[in-house]
Amino acid sequence: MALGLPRLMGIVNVTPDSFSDGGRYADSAAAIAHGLQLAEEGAEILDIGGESTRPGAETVPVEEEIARVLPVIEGLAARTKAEISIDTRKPEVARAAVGAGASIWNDVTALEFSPESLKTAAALGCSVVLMHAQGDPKTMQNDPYYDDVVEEVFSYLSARIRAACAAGVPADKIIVDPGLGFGKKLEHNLALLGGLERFQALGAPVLLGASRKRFIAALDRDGPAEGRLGGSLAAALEGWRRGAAILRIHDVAATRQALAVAKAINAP
Ligand code: HH2
Repeated sequence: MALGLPRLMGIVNVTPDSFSDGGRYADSAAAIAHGLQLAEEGAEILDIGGESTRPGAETVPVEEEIARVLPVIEGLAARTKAEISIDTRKPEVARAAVGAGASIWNDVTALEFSPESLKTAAALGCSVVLMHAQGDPKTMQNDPYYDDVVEEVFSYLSARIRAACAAGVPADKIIVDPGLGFGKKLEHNLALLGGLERFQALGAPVLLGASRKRFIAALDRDGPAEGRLGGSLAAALEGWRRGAAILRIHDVAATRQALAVAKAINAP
């Protein structure tokens, strides 16, 4: 089977350490520099996030989230050809981001967070990532349960595609994501990764976000997220072999190299 290489989506988190103007500028400048570096390494998409969705994370007010991401989007849009994606649940943030140059709304709530989300996505005319999550970030890892995780996530994404299309989002602007780590135990993450081919039947490109996630540490020695490169590369390659069209990753250069080698070995 000849597989094309997936598009690489590099993760740019806007550090929320300082709320002072000086700190804000330093955070933005560092995030822009990081995004440019990832684009140089081969990221065709840069995913900008101003609110952590890690298990247990607190929510960030709209104004604060916009203030974090906007200077970074403006700075990157002016300096790189990479597509810009905004990782947010909030329609107000998505609107501001698209106004500043983003062309993809990456929503971990599949346009369910606000009653305004569906119509905002349709009005913006951008691409949208519809991701599956069980529960919200504060509580999602408490005790997630599924009878058949692949089929339940499949049905959910199928229903969200229908809802988005009914609201006026063009079908060819929709990307789907099974949402590894969002209300999933180890066994659920592995079933979704191993069964990723199933999602091809949704008729939309599949995005996979496995990079540095906790399930990697659960399969090997525990340790900080930065020490999960090996597992992230293994998951990226397995995801690619099962049809992932976009990989959301922290380590762009290493992933690009791993894919180049795997592709060469698999070439007919
Ligand atoms: N994972 C995170 C955030 N956004 N978006 C999509 N579409 N798919 C994902 O798997 C996904 C996502 C995880 O967020 P967080 O834990 O805050 O860390 P990081 O952004 O560094 O991955």
